Amino acid sequence: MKVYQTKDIRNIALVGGAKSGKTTLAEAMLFEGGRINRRGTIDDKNTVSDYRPIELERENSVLSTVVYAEFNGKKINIIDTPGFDDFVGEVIAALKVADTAVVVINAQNGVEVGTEIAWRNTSLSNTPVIFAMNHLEHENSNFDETVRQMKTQFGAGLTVFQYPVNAGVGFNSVIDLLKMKMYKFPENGGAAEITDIPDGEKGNAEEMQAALIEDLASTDESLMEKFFDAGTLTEDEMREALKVGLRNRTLFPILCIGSKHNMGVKRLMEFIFNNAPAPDEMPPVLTVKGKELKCDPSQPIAAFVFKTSIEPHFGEVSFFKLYNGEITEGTDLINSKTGAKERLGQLFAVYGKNREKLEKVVAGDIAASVKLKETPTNSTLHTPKNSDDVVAPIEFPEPKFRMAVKVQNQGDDEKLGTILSAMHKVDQTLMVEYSKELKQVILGGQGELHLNITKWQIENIEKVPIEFVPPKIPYRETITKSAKATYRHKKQSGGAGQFGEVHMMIEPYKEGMSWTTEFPVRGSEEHPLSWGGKLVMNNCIVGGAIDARFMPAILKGVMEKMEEGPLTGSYARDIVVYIYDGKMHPVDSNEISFKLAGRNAFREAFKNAGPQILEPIYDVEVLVPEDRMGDVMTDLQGRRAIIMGMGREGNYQKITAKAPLAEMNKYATALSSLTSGRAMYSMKFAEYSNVPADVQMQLLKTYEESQQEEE
Ligand SMILES: Nc1nc2c(ncn2[C@@H]2O[C@H](COP(=O)(O)OP(=O)(O)OP(=O)(O)O)[C@@H](O)[C@H]2O)c(=O)[nH]1
Ligand SMILES: [Mg+2]
Repeated sequence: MKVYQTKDIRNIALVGGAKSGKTTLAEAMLFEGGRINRRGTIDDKNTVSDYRPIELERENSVLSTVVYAEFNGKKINIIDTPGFDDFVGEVIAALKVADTAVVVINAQNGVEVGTEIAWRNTSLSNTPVIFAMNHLEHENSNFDETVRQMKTQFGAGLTVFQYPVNAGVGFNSVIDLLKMKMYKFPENGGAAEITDIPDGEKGNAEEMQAALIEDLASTDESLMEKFFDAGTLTEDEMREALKVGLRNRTLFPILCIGSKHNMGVKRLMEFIFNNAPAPDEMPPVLTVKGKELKCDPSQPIAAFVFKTSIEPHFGEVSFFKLYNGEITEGTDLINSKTGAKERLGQLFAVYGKNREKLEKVVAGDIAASVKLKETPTNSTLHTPKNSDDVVAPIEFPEPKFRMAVKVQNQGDDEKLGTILSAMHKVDQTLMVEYSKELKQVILGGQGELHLNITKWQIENIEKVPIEFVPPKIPYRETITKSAKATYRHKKQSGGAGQFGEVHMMIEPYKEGMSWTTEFPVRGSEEHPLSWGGKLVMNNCIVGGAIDARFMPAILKGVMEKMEEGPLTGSYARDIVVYIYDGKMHPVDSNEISFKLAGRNAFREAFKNAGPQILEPIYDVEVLVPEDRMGDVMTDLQGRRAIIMGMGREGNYQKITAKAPLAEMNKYATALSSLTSGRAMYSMKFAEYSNVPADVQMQLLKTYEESQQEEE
């Protein structure tokens, strides 16, 4: 395949609401670019982009697909992303490497939740946007109303570059305000007949073009002056203003397409090549150390892996964008994460599950390599000369929805582990955690749909039947006051006996505290706990009441109870233990005796020290349309959340709150039904805090019952 230079490459992401027609548009672009000679459809389940079994089953995209097409000697890399919000990680990754986003809109539905989310993500990634109005041949399509909604939601920079002459059934013509021509498409799409604007449409077109020119002029002050002087702009001035406005995100053109019937797709591609930024016209990408990578082929190689896919026929595929340099087949590079050497044995241009070999990739291009040893998504591959050129990673959203997963057939555990780790490689928003503490495998995802789709794949593709159960909550136990206990372990059964007696006081641990003056502390050991918090062991033994060699055994006994707390078997934390007295037997005392005495003294003292269960609290952030604010607040309060703040953010109200994890199970689903899917939220672990008394009672009761069942 031909080698494409930076200026001849365009990288676009197709984003937008679910079912707006992105995959169908990608198919039409592949057709127009000569990559395929017949357009597949979603109904016939034969598009290039939706090819995975789960996508064919559901008839929507689940993972992003990278494809490319050639057009007038240039190359367009297209990343078709899924529209459902549960797959937003794919959109974020695509926007990291795309230089332009095409936001596809269904003109029947107007601005949808998915459109808003796509828009918001393009703002966060600072990606130029072209809007493509689709589904124009529907009876209920409404171009003007949709444009009005878009301008209200997304701002004044949105500008109509094309409008449909006859939207609705029989739609086949658009007026192009840049060319001032009418494009009339044949019934089955394809090459348009380009004619003068009919007389009846001229007045309207001129009025619309005047508005367009004014919008273009207002992207730049000097242009605005020229516009006031001359009353218009020259064609060159218009083009330049369009390019600059797109790149700076001050101008967002609206074009018309009919992706199902391949109308306007060629013109959209032409528009992209003429006006959208080439990779080196975008602001430089920053490395983690703040250095700028300017998409320069003469610089040392910096290739950023933004996507990993596992294909039945050729294994693991790593998709990368080349931010600097040129790569030829067989190049040895270094992985920024591990320092390991990777050989890019083969390079490919990919379209869905098909691929074509490449000899060389030039800065700015997107390509793939296969069978890399250990280069997961978010790695940068570089040369020994430029180890600092590490691209800042894609920030995937934290999981919002958790389920514990159980295999139905004993013995499938290991298999499930392998499957899940492969799925995580491909989808970085699918988190897998083997919780030793909860004795559960916890799956975290972006929503119920996300996890249900994961389940479908495990069961139908991998043939491992599984079950979802509610995830347990990682509670903690601690104490609120000091207490003492004495325990004597004594066993006399024939031969050698066992004897150990421990006198212990415990009190709550706080950072920077000073020890009690009740006993002189002769030695203090601080043990940070892997599950958070601390245990301090203070040795206050005087006169050799307990030999120093038994101290580690006492610690071991205490630690056993810290690992399986006396209240509910959860981890205990933040406790100071004073061993202030005890007794030994000249013959019968040994380590096991002191371990048992230590453990039981600790358990007794704990019960009298105002024991308290702690629960994980999360910082929750919800973006909600104003009219649903009240419902969302009421619901949050019902979940024992504490509202920390409220404020406007764009078209949303932002609520920040602290909420217990125990109450947030299935929140994604509840919020979606409260707001008809119009809200967004994220949550992150914040701290542990006391559970209320009634919740503690309930937890104790449940634990007791579960213990009895086990007995
Ligand atoms: N009538 C009509 N149908 C369309 C048009 N574009 C797409 N469709 C249909 O709309 C449905 C959804 O199209 P897709 O291309 O899968 O939409 P998508 O945006 O990729 O969907 P997700 O990947 O799920 O977000 C399919 O049945 C398409 O055939 C259009 O312009 N007109
Ligand atoms: Mg799709």
